[in-house]
Amino acid sequence: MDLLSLNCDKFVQFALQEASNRTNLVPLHSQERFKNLSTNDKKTAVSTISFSAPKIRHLRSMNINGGRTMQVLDLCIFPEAQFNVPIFCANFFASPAMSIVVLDLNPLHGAMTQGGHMDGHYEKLLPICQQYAEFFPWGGKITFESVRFFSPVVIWSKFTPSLDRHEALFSAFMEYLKIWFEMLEQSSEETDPDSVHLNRQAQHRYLTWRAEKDPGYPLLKKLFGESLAKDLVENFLFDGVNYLGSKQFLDYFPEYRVSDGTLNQRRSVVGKSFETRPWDDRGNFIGC
Ligand code: BLA
Repeated sequence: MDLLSLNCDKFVQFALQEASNRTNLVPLHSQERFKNLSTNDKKTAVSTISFSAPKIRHLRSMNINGGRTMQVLDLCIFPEAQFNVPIFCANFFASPAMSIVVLDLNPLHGAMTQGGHMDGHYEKLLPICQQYAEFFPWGGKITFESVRFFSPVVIWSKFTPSLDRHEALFSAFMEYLKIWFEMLEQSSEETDPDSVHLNRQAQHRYLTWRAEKDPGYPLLKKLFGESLAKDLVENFLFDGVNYLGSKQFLDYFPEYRVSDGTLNQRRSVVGKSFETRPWDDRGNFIGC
């Protein structure tokens, strides 16, 4: 099955089942609020889920089903700031022109250099990631801006939509998700207020980046109109961007300031991009 036949429900149901087996999910207000979204073209169906749980600040997913025209699954799980646990990120986009896959445990504090992030869980994921390289080879040029949020086990791939990748994607998704839950379960609560603050700020920085520059944003505006797209981005997809911290985009990413003080609209300004996987097979960063 190709990714235009993406059965998003299967992914979402697995995530909900796995979460329910391990913890207590509580629906969030935003699930009700963004339940019945209608699109401008009246043809594309959208479904959303939004929960919290002990240790989990926000588990949310949005699925856009445009039949053979477009399929999107954007599922993220954000831990509570007391836990230095990565953000689970499954982001799939398929159109007749291309399929894009990002599956990762985005480390809170970055993994451009190996630092302390190659803990046992990432080590466990390394061979799994390598095993999937056959199905999901490195997707080619990717910006520095994205890579700095990725981990050494990121699956980033871009391929022709006709390839039969559905089952491989589902099994990678299950493996990554299970290991993410193991990480969460084994993490202990941080009590030092400075560390909690740093974790919260790292999430806020991530949310600030994605809320402003996510490659899906232009399409969301087309589907929902400017104001609903903004509402969705700020209060659903990247909920927390308006209250987890007070810094603004340019405080975190000053390189985006243009001479009149406004924000550069481009998605990448650093200029560096990575054509091949910038981590070696032991997870060391080699992209310098
Ligand atoms: C493209 N989405 C992409 C690409 C990446 C991601 C890496 C391709 C490279 C690029 O254009 O930058 C995803 N990038 C990520 C993620 C992170 C990151 C997850 O840095 C995390 C840190 N995508 C969605 C939604 C839509 C969507 C909701 O999540 C549409 C409604 C669409 N993604 C989408 C489209 C493209 C894309 C249309 C192609 C954009 C283009 O080629 O200009």
